[in-house]
Amino acid sequence: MLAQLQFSPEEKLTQLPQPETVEQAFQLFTSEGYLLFQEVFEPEIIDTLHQAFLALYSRYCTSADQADALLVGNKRVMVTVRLEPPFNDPLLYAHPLILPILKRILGPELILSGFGAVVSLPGSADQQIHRDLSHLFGDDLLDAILPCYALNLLIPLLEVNEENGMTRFWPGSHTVYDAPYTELAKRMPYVDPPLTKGSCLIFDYRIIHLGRANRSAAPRPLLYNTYSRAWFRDPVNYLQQPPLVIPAAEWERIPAEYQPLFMAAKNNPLLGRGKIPQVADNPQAGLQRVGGSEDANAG
Ligand SMILES: O=C(O)CCC(=O)C(=O)O
Repeated sequence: MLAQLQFSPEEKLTQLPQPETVEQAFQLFTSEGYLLFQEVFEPEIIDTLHQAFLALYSRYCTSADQADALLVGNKRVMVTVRLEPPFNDPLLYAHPLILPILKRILGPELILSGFGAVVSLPGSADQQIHRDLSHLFGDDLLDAILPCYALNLLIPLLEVNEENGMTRFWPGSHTVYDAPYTELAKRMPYVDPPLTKGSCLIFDYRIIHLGRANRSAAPRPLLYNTYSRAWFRDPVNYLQQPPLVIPAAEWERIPAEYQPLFMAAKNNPLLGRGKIPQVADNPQAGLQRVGGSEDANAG
């Protein structure tokens, strides 16, 4: 059974989740490590974003070989999406139905620490099993009881199905560290949640997962927002590109109430403007997210 939540008609009308819904979402997410939200965005909004993405990021939709994007598998890239129209929209980074749930999971001082897209190209293979980042302290017992420190919100820009490849998750694996990924994956059941246009999904940075092969003729872009506790900085996924790019003129479009979400980008002159140290200057450059050893920090 999928871990999923459907907001009530009243919640959708008021765009405000009831406290018990927030609590239910928190409990489900905490035990399963992922949670699907049905019918959050109007399909027309998703269509507009999809068209804009195909136009503005066309080169990433035709080749995965890009100097400024992270290769996260065969014919699959992770691209930073500039926070500018039509993507500079609070509905995308601070959705009123989702934000209270994110705050319950990550605390009220959470930040948006990354904003981008994962594109799987036609013909891409299954990704390697991986965690986006694993043990914070390298201690099985300690790490297994820690609460979520970062998560991704996936917003598919089209329906995601068997043909273009769902993301596969191993529920509960975010707190299990006693075996290599492939061994864990063999002994735990997995889910392949199909995503309708307008739905979205959150998953814990630590859950083991993989993006499945794209057997369709079209690229399959998923927008992703990374939310984290305010102190967290991702040491492995942004060696190639900055996690967030906010053009100078776009800051004032961010409503005052959401500015704290961007605190890390605002306070760090190297973030938010598309400048980060080159891979060779980065002390973490040896860590591999994809293609490293099975038990490396990330897959
Ligand atoms: O492409 C996908 O379905 C998911 C990609 C992903 O989760 C990742 O690269 O970490």
